[in-house]
Amino acid sequence: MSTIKIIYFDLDGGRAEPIRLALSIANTEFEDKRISFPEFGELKSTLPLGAVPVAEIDGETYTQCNALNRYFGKQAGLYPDDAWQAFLCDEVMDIIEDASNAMGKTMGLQGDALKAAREELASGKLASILRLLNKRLEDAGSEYFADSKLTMADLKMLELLGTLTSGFFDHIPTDIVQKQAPLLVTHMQKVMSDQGVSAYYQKRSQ
Ligand SMILES: N[C@@H](CCC(=O)N[C@@H](CS)C(=O)NCC(=O)O)C(=O)O
Repeated sequence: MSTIKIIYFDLDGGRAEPIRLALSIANTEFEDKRISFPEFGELKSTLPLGAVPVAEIDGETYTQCNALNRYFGKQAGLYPDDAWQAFLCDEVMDIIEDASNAMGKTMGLQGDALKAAREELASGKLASILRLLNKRLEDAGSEYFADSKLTMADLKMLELLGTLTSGFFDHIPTDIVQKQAPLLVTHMQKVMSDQGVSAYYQKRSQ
C-alpha cells in the first residue's frame, strides 16, 4: 500500500479539498498535512513548482490538483469510465481552475487596485464562468455535472462555491453565485448532504 501525504493550507476548502474528500470517501489512509501561510513561505522553495497542493506518494512529490483529482477520483469511484462523461467532468474541473487562477492573480494587490481588479473579475470573467457552470449543470440534468452521479467535478465545485460564498475574497459579492448561477446553490446543498461528504465534515468538526 502506498504512503500518501497531502500538503496544503489549513483550510477546509481550496485546491486540496476534493483530493482530501476523495481519499476520505475511499477510506484511504493519508496524512493530511495542513500548513499555515508563514509555513508555506518557508516551504515554498522546496516544493517542485513552489505551489500547493502537492501529494507525496511513496516519497516522491507530485503536483497539479486536477491530475491528482483524476488519480484519486478513479480510486474512489468518483471519476467516470465513459470518455464523454469523463470529458464533462474534466471540463468543469478545468473551468474552476480558470476561476481560481483569475482570483489568484488579484492576490498581491491592495487598496483601490485590489477593489478595481476584484470588481472587474466579479462582473466579467467570474460571472461568465458561473453562468457557464450553471448551464453545464442544467444540461446534465441539474443534479450532478457528469455520469448522473457524484464525481470529482461536484467535489471541486464545493471548493469554488465555498470560497465565493464565504467572503474570503474582499470585493467579490457573497451573493454572486445566487445571482449568476442559482442552480449551483442547490447543487452545493445536495453535494454537502452526500453520505461520504457529510461524514467527512462531521469528522472534521469533532
Ligand atoms: N496548477 C497548480 C496551481 C497550484 C497553485 O497555484 N496553488 C496556489 C494555492 S491554491 C499556490 O500555491 N499559490 C502560492 C504561490 O504560487 O506562491 C495546481 O493545479 O495544483
